[in-house]
Amino acid sequence: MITLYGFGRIFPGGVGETKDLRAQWALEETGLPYRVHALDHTAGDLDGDAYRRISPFRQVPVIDDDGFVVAESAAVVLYVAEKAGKLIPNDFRGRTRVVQWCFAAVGTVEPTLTCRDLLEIFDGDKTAPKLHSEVRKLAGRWLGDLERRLEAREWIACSDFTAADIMMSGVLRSIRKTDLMEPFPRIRAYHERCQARPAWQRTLGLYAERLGVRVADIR
Ligand SMILES: N[C@@H](CCC(=O)N[C@@H](CS)C(=O)NCC(=O)O)C(=O)O
Repeated sequence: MITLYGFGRIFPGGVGETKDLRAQWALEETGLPYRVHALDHTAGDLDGDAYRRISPFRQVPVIDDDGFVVAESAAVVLYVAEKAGKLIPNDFRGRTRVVQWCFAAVGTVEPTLTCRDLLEIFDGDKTAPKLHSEVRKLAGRWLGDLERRLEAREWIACSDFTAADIMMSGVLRSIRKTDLMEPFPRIRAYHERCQARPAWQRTLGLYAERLGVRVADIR
């Protein structure tokens, strides 16, 4: 059985924003049996010897499938998809397309959005205005290209919902409360389509229960 290492407790600003959501969403989509090992970040659970052995960067998420350990949210989501034979096409080219868009999510879009988050947190009073505007411009570039990709498409990689949609909408989640998506109606509709999935709704509910918060507070 798969064990998902996710958060049970984390500093308040992080609640609802963590990447174990992506892993649990994939598990909920596929219906594979799993259990959650809840870690207390505030108590230093991620820095203990046991967790160091399974998580290369002492981060969440990690899964342990009967001794086979996978870290990195994109790799976890792809592993779950491959294991279940769901969320990914059977053919080699279709699978490569899904991998391509998982990489696009974590390798192209996410670094810029993370940079934006860091600037908001650590330079809220904009002592580096040029950096803020360049990062915003770059985010707008990736989002503009995603908007183009979503022209006449329901899902990002294939005609069906795949692992790549979990990753892309997981990455877009970090800007859901900002104005960055505003100029992009297809991205907004896409993100809403992803979030309307029953498996995502279950994931949010389970996560909220685990962290002792209301779903309404982490939507
Ligand atoms: N590239 C990793 C990043 C994972 C990550 O950023 N995890 C955060 C939670 S969202 C974490 O564990 N933070 C705790 C820490 O770094 O101490 C992935 O996609 O899985």
